[in-house]
Amino acid sequence: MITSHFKGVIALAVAVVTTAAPASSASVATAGCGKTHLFNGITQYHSLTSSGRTRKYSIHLPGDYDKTAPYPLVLGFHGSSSIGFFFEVDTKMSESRFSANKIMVYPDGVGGAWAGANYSQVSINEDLQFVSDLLDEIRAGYCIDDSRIYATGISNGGGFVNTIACSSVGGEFAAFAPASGAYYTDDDGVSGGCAPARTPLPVLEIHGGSDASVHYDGGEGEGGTEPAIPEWLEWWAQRNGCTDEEVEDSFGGDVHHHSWTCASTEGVLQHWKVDSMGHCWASTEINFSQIAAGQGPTHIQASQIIMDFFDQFTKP
Ligand SMILES: *[C@@H]1O[C@H](CO)[C@@H](O)[C@H](O)[C@H]1NC(C)=O
Ligand SMILES: CC(=O)N[C@H]1CO[C@H](CO)[C@@H](O)[C@@H]1O
Repeated sequence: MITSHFKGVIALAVAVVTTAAPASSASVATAGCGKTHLFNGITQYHSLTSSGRTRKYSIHLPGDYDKTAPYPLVLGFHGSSSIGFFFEVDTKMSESRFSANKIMVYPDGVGGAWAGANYSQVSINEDLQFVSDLLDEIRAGYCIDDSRIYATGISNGGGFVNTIACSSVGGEFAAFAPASGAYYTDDDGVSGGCAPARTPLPVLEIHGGSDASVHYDGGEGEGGTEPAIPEWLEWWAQRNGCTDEEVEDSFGGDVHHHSWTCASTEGVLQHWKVDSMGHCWASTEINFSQIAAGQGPTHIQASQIIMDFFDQFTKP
């Protein structure tokens, strides 16, 4: 039963890959190309000064990092009361099975949080400026393909990924993938809290139907009012000029994959809903966020789905 549903998901994933725009256009190398780094494959901790504040982040280069090859860059934003280290461990995204050909960066929020929630310690402008300063530092220090910069995150961090997508800084990115996101800054209609730098802007969201922290149907959350996920997706469909939505159910009807065709490209907007899943990082392996949400592994592997999604999109 599960096997046949699983095959359906694989077939769908292959279909999406072959019909979406290929990410094969020429890469855009940054100034950091040619600089040597030690301890590749081991996460390293750094800080920079942004808006007069010391901000921390970690970076993970592929074990076989080639200083002359421009790499895609993925920023990963942790949830509230957390730090980048826990997001890295929970998602396992630094493991080569997920990010063999990518540079991973995990920034830390101020006071364990990102801007946008009513408990955040810094303004939205300050955190957006930090993202911009962080990108400048990474481009200058490492060999990045400037047309392939991506952002993912969970919960408060997923909400901040959407805040980036809705701002001018979002124009620096090729695609966004928030998970279990608390979209406090985007709960007021198509243009109420969101002004994307360009359209279409590729977005993939993953959310548990049984999320007890950031409810699928929206409402009052821990840090403010949250939109219902279907409503928020509809706003993105309109922003992205999407014309067609396809839904594929799998795993006995527990998993629902929505994929929209936007500006003639399939899969520009995507959504995975897992009915039985709570507030955690979707993974077929047990992990901390699942234990915290009082559940075990689920049917889908968010880290793989997100990397496959990123691989389809290049910044025009
Ligand atoms: C934050 O917003 C939530 C939801 O509206 C509310 O229950 C809570 O009291 C607010 N907290 C603060 C510190 O304003
Ligand atoms: C609680 C738990 O099972 N955590 C696991 C999360 O994933 C890492 C990496 O695979 C494991 O080392 C942890 O044991």
